Amino acid sequence: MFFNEEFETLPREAIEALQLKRLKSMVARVQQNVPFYKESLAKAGVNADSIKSLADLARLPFTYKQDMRDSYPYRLFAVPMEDIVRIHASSGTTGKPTVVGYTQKDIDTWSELMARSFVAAGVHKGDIIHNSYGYGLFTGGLGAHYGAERLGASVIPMSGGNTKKQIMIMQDFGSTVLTCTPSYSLYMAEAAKEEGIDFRDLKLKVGIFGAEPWSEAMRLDIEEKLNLSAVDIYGLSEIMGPGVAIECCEAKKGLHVWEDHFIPEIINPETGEVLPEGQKGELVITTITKEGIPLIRYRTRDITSITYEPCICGRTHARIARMSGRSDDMLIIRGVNVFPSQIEAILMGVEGVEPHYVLIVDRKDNLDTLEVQVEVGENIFSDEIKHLQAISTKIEKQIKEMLGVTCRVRLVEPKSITRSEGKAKRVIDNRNKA
Ligand code: DLL
Repeated sequence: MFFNEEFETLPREAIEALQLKRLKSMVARVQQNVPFYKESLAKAGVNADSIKSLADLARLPFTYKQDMRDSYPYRLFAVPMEDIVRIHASSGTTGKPTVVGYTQKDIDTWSELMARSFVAAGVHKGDIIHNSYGYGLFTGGLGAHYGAERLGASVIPMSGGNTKKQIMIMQDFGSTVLTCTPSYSLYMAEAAKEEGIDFRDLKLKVGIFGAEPWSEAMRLDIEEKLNLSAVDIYGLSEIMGPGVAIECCEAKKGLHVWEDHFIPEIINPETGEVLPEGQKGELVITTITKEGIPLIRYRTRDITSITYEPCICGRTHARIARMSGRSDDMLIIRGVNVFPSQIEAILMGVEGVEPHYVLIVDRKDNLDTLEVQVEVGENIFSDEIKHLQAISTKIEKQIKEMLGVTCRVRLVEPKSITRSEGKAKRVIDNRNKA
C-alpha cells in the first residue's frame, strides 16, 4: 500500500534526475535570498550552474547547527516573513533553540510525507490515531497530526502527559495507532498495568515511535508489552520534523528516506569525506524542495548507514539503518567510545532487567567513571543480595567484554528512574560540572 505510489516507486534514474533538477533550483534560490549561503557558496566556488551531476553535491559546503544558532532567529529563512505560516523550534539543551519556518507549501509537503510514512507503517484511512507526541514548538505533535489528517484518518490530539487519561481515552475511543516516543510507550504500558488494564484488550495494532534512539531489543519488548507492531520513524526539526524517514511494515529493515525531497549522504564525521553505501557514518541531509528554510548538506550528527538495495515493499527510496546514536551523544570513557544504545542492547538481553536505565558519568581522581543504573523487576529486587550481585556482575562483565569499558552496575528499585513523556534522558554527565 502506498500513499503516493507514483513518487514512492520512482525508478532510481528518475529519482536522481528529479534530485538534480531540484537541487539546482534550490541552490539558485538560496544563493539569491540567503546572505549566509551566498557567502558560503561563493567561498566554495560553486553556484547553481556549476552543478552538473549529483556527484557535485560533495563540492557544496556543509551547514552546521551552529550556523542556525548564529542566524537566530530568522536569518536563514529564504522567503519573506509574510510567506511563513508556521514556526517551530528545537529545544537546545544549551543556549537558544534552533528556529525553523514553513511556508504553506512546506506544510503541504510535510503533511504528505507524514501521510506516506503512516501508510508505509501499515496505517489506513480508517484508523484512529492516538497522537501522544508533544504539541507545541516541538515538531512531533503537529507533524503527525497534519499527516494523519492528510491521510484521512481520525486523529486524537493527545500530546504528552496525563498518562492515566491517555490510557482511558485509548480504551474508550478505540485507538488503533499510537504515536509517541518509544520510552513513553513503555511508561504507558507500565501505567496501564498498574490500572489493571491489559494492552491485549485494546485495539492498538501499530505504534510509530521515534524522536529518540532505541534498540531492536527495545522494539521486541514494546511489541510484547503493547501488543502492536512497532515501527521506527526518524526526523529532525531542522530538516522538517517527523517523517524524513520511516520503516515500512513489510520489511522493517531500514528507514526509507523520502528522496524526492531530501538527498541523504553518509560522511566520515572527522574528515567530511562521503562514505560508500553500507558504511557507518554521520547522516548529512540536503533539502531540495523546502521554501522556508532550505538547508544544504546539514550535519545531523546522527550515526547510521545507507543502502540503495531494492526493498520488498516496492518503495524505491534508499534506506538508512536504525540510528545507533548521535556523534555528540557518544561518551568517551577513559578513551573508549561508547554509545548509550550499545549499553541498552546489552541490558535488554539480560533476563529480569527492565528497559529503564540511566548512565551516570563522572570523574574521580582524574579518571572517568561510568555507573549504569538499571531497574529490575519487583520479584528480582526483593531477592537475595547474592542474586542481585550476580546479575550486576554479569552485566559489568558483558559491558567490559563487548565494549571494552569498565563500569559499575547498580540495580535499582522498580519505578525509581524518572519516566519520560517525551524524549528520555539516558545520560547524566557530571564531568564538565565545576
Ligand atoms: O525529534 C522529530 C521527530 C518527532 C522525529 C517525532 C520522530 C518522531 P528534534 O526534536 O529536532 O526532532 O530532534 C531530532 O532526534 O537528530 C535524532 O538525534 C533524534 N531522533 C529522531 N528520530 C529518531 C529515531 C524530532 N527514530 C533528533 N531514532 C535527531 C533515533 C532519533 N534518534
